[in-house]
Amino acid sequence: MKVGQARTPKLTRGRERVYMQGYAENDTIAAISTPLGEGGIGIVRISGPRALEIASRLFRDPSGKRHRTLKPWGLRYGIVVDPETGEEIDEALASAMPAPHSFTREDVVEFSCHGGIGPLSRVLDAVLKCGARLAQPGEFTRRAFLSGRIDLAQAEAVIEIVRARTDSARRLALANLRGGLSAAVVSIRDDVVALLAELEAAVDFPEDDVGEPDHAAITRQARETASRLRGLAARARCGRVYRDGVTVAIVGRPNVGKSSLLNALLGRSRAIVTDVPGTTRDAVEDWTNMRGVPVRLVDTAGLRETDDPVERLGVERTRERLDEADLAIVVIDGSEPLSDGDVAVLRRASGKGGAVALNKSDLPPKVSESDVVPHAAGMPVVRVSAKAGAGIGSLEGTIARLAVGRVAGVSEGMVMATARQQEALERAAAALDEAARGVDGGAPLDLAAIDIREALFWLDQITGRSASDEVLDKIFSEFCIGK
Ligand SMILES: Nc1nc2c(ncn2[C@@H]2O[C@H](COP(=O)(O)OP(=O)(O)OP(=O)(O)O)[C@@H](O)[C@H]2O)c(=O)[nH]1
Ligand SMILES: [Mg+2]
Repeated sequence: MKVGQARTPKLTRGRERVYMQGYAENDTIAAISTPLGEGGIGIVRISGPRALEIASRLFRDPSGKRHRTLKPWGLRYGIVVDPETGEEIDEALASAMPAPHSFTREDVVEFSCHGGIGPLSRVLDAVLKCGARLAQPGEFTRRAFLSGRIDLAQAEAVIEIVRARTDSARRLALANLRGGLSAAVVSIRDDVVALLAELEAAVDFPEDDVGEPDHAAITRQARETASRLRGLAARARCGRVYRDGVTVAIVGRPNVGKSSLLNALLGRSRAIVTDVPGTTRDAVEDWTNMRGVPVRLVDTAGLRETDDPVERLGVERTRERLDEADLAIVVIDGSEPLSDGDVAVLRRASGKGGAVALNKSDLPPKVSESDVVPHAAGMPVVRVSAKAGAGIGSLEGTIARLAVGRVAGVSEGMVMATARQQEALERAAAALDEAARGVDGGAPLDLAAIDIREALFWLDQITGRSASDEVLDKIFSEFCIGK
């Protein structure tokens, strides 16, 4: 390939933008794209019109003597040298992806070196010495967005995939990277555009022989579209549980087996367990995966009236952690008769919702489900033995179901949305409702058109057509450097 023949597309999308305050869009950028630590391989990525030229200057054949040409869409093995001293830095595989068939749609070269901060930082230095600039966080993905290769929802999906805590979260994020959320939004947007066209025709050509605008039909269409949007928002709320997870506080009287249950749910010995009541003083927490839902479990100090000042602080903290949690697991020792203390805990947790774990089922039972149900405010009761591991799977299933069901009544056709996307969906639906209300109430059609344009604006925030530079800055600043 001839060097310096980059066909770099203009980095604008929809309308003219400032690229990034203080940076030029035609800079060639570079960064270490793999985590900074020891690994088998580490990658230095270069993107921009000078990527191929810069890479060629640094890359020698395995003997270290001759310049090595890069092979488009292929790998070349060679050695990276310091451009000023000729010193050999590391052996590497170089891959060249000429524009526009690359992630950024620019010329891209990646050096796969040995994965350590030593070789990687020297290779990056060499690239910078040749005229590349250090990439800002998320700048490669930002270029992929600005060149039109992906839209904003897809760009956000990139970070969601990186951060996915469970396999379900990964699957939902991948669906968005493949355009899932964008396609749903674009299909609704088409209807909104059609509605706007109809309204504008009626406003602009009132005497036309198209006849009187059908107010009832316009109202109906606006309501139908708003309702489709709300359906999408509900499915997205559901998907958010898989992304953000839920916090579940494990509460109960001392010694009922809360820490044992935490350990059983985590599958490892995380918290101290003894037969002394009041063992746990400070909250102990950790993440686990319950049927694909990321769950942060918080083991707490046993709830009881006490004179011990240290334990009292622990109890105080338990109350705070219960208030902050999304759900509770109330643990009851089923081998002892139900006590006032148990009832007090059930009452405290009833506003929160969750499940009751009737623990120590390996011992002769002194409490039945029917003893608990009148105090449980609708919380399901699951018999478990934290010690023997019985009923743990069933408790996990119950918590996962509650976590997903709590936020939305649907689980079919889930999509994942960030808080920003969720808000945009809801605002678009509200604007359409407002338009419907206006037309229905006999308000002038041009007022309804303003509401419908607002709905369009919010939909375009999701795909990025109308996202401001500030919004882009905020989104991409959450990425790491090199992504
Ligand atoms: N037989 C039986 N014993 C259990 C079970 N779960 C816990 N225990 C025992 O109950 C005692 C208390 O267990 P913990 O897990 O420390 O109880 P806790 O609720 O965390 O206690 P505090 O931290 O003091 O509030 C220990 O001796 C455990 O071995 C169970 O399912 N069966
Ligand atoms: Mg404990």
